[in-house]
Amino acid sequence: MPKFTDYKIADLSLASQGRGEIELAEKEMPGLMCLRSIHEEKPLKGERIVGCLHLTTQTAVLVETLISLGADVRWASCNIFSTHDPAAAALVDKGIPVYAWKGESLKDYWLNIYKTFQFKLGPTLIIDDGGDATLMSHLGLDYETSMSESNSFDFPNVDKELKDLLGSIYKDNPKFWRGIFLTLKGVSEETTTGVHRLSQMEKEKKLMIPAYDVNSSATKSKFDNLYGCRESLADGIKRATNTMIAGKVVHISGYGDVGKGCAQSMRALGACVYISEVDPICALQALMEGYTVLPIEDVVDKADIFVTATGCKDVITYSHMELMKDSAIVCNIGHFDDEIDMATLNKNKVSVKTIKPQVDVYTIQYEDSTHDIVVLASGRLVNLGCANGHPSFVMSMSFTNQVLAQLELSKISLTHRLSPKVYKLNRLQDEQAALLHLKNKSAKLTTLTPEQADYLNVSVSGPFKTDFYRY
Ligand code: NAD
Ligand code: RBV
Repeated sequence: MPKFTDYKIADLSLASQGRGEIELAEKEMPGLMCLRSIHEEKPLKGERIVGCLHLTTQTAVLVETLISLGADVRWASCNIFSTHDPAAAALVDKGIPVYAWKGESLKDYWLNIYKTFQFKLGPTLIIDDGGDATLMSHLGLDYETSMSESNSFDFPNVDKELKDLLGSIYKDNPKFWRGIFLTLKGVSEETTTGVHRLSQMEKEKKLMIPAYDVNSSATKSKFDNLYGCRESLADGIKRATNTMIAGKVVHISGYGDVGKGCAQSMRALGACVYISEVDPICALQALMEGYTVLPIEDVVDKADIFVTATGCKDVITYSHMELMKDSAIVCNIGHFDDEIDMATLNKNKVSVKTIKPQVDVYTIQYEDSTHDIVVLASGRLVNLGCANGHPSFVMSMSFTNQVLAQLELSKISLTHRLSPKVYKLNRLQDEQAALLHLKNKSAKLTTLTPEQADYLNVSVSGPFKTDFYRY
């Protein structure tokens, strides 16, 4: 047999550690393990899946679940710092094509995503987190079309590394992306920011394939975004700085699902928590929980730790950093790194010292004196950059929804088309994902009597809520 060379990772010798960690994670991922056992008929046979989602131990369990359901997969990470190198090695050791390592350059980041599209027969499905694989394929197609018609292309605001790569792919094969869209049937998207991007594409009539919004399942966003961040934010800050949270003033921008989890976690550890919000409903929710709601400007000189959790941009500006206390810790847990103005910080700094990977101390000047700002993971998701992301159990809930979405998309064929819109899983699927995670827990459901079900106008076996219920 020829030697397996279809991969690029940090260190294959980490495979046995990675395998051990995957085996531990499997015990905490009942949803995924159950899907493996109930689908012995290989419903994903024939599917060729492009994966662009943090290559962590939990994702490795997802990858092996997709394979056990019959799919072929190729995988890259959706962030330059989030790969867990032992998990990547364990997958490669099993002959799975993985292109990901912790600390990739942006050039390699885009090249790795491109590699995942390279199935001999073309990909059929994408699993995306944040929308970069979707962006690359759609932009690639636009680029090819425009270049072939007018030999010019007006790029939107994207990384220079992506622009350069699309240029060189076009030189090698001017029909590469057209070929991809001949076989591509759909995408399922993991996170809030990725779903925003898909909805925007749908609105502008630029979406070429049907897309499943996995984030909207209650068993995803009401658990992963909330309880996942409740555990992994503190993990990231502590592994990076070992700082004591108790007694600190923590400012959190954004009180959506992620912000709520972050705030609970910081308060539980003894911090005094301030929240900023633009949405009056979320601001009122924060107030009802006893947090102080103020714009960042009002507390910028008081907080010890700043966390952005908005999915918005320019939330912490350089002018904010100028007014911060000496050695304030600044980090982001939202999907992209544009919540903190790293570009101006890098331009205006007096100096920067890297304490260890993903922990940088910037010295900046304000008026006549200098002070330090401790920046974690270069402004990228702190829980995945400075720690290993969410725990397995909550990722099992998210990834159960991913598998359910892939199973829906795999039903698409010439006879069963879906228009290129954003779809959601239904309430019953959501409740089933929850059920799989209640097994072996100290919980026993109450069963409605037929009369009670009739009275509530629901079925005894669910769904118990309408699609509009908010949880
Ligand atoms: P959300 O929409 O529920 O919450 C975001 C909140 O931020 C909203 O309430 C919004 O009103 C508020 N906001 C927007 N701009 C603001 C600003 N300039 N100042 C103050 N508040 C502002 O979204 P979410 O599900 O909480 O996700 C937030 C981000 O975190 C997204 O980028 C998402 O993709 C990402 N995410 C990360 C992880 C992780 O593991 N790191 C997990 C889940 C989601
Ligand atoms: N996330 N993945 C992990 N351990 O694999 N942790 C967090 C993990 C995902 C989470 O689902 C969120 O929506 C996304 O990362 C943001 O990029």
